[in-house]
Amino acid sequence: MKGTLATALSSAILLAVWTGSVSAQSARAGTSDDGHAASGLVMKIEREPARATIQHGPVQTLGWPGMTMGFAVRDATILDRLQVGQRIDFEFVQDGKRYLIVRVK
Ligand SMILES: [Cu+2]
Repeated sequence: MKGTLATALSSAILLAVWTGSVSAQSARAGTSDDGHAASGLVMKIEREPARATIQHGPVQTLGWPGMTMGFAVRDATILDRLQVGQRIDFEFVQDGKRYLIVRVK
């Protein structure tokens, strides 16, 4: 009985610590909970399937170096606001094996 309570209590504390560090991380990066912020140069825009190739800088939250890669978009209308050669600040999330742009500033 006593052991169970102690276990439940320490789980609750662990959960609180974990939740706190996750939101602190998000606040630092200035993104929503599962998002990653990056800056980059639009290299190519494709419609079928909807995706943008971006030469992006380092992504701290993923430990990525800068690279050129394709991103899918959460909403195809995001592509309407992009042009090849444009510099953008954007936010993306992981979706299985893909990375989805969810916001462009
Ligand atoms: Cu990349």
